[in-house]
Amino acid sequence: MKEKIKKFILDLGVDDVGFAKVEDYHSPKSYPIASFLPEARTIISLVFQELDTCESPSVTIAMNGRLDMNSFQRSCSYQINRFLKREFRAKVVDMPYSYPMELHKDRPAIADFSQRHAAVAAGMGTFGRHNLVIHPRFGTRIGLTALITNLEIEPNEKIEQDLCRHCDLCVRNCPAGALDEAGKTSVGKCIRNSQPYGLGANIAFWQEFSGSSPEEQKNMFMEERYGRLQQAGSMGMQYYCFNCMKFCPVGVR
Ligand code: B12
Ligand code: SF4
Ligand code: SF4
Repeated sequence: MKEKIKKFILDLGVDDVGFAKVEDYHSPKSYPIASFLPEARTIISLVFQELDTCESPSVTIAMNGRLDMNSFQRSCSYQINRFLKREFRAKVVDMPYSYPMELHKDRPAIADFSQRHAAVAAGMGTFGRHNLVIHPRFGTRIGLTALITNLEIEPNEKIEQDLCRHCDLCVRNCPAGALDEAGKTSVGKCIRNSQPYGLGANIAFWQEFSGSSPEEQKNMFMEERYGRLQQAGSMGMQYYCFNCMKFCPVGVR
């Protein structure tokens, strides 16, 4: 069964796939896997190569490459889910790449399910100095997603080798200083730099708007800031920094 599933997934164009027993997923801050699928037995972790578009000096173009990958990744998840149901009568749920994301008052910017811990459990890589997962072949330039199923599928071996070269290029090229403390990403510092038109910026705009005169308000609608906020609101999150991915030398050819 494992080989048949793996073949189907790789034939779709997914770059790599790994399997983990639900008991081997250890993400202390996440929710129990049973809260997504009570009869869950296996996590299927999917790896997609981030396009070299992420190197573009234009962050808009870099983001466009991310959106391309996301469209493909969503289509693959949907097809794999249907295949498992059709072939094995499996119960399957697809876990979000990033969004939609639950917004709990007591845990800001923390997802209910950790794609990174799932990938590590499924033998798809190890954590690097930048707190991202490094894949043995593709390095840091990967996007991760996962499906959870009630099927029992033989798990992959975990990678024991440290894939990080400890060159600190990620730390030195982080414009926000968000990686200065080893083992911790400063979420506030990263978010302000990598998502300058996210929820915080939206709130700030409307607070300023409500305290402004009608003339000032008219001018605020003409600002670039308003256009970018609208774009993020309608298209989904827009990232303005890819540095910790693009400067990591592992797997880059
Ligand atoms: C919210 C979020 C963010 C937030 C906050 C992240 C956070 N809380 O740390 C912000 C905006 C800061 C962010 C930034 C980025 N993100 Co982000 N993010 C997410 C998202 C949606 C949820 C993360 C989360 O809350 N997980 C739940 C918590 C419990 O688990 P965790 O974050 O995996 O674990 C943290 C701790 O538990 C701890 N930890 C626990 N065990 C261990 C063990 C070791 C050895 C280490 C070092 C750390 C560690 O470190 C982890 C990082 O803080 C995930 C997708 C997902 N659902 O997993 C993407 C995701 C993690 N992001 C990703 C990326 C690429 C980015 C950015 C490069 C932005 C961009 N341009 O895309 C930056 C990189 C920042 C960095 N170097 O850490 C990718 C990572 C791919 C990879 N190669 O690993 C993911 C997996 C999206 C995806 N589906 O591919 N992100
Ligand atoms: S995405 Fe940019 S700001 Fe955030 S940690 Fe990576 S390099 Fe730093
Ligand atoms: S840039 Fe260097 S230190 Fe940072 S994760 Fe990659 S190999 Fe490790």
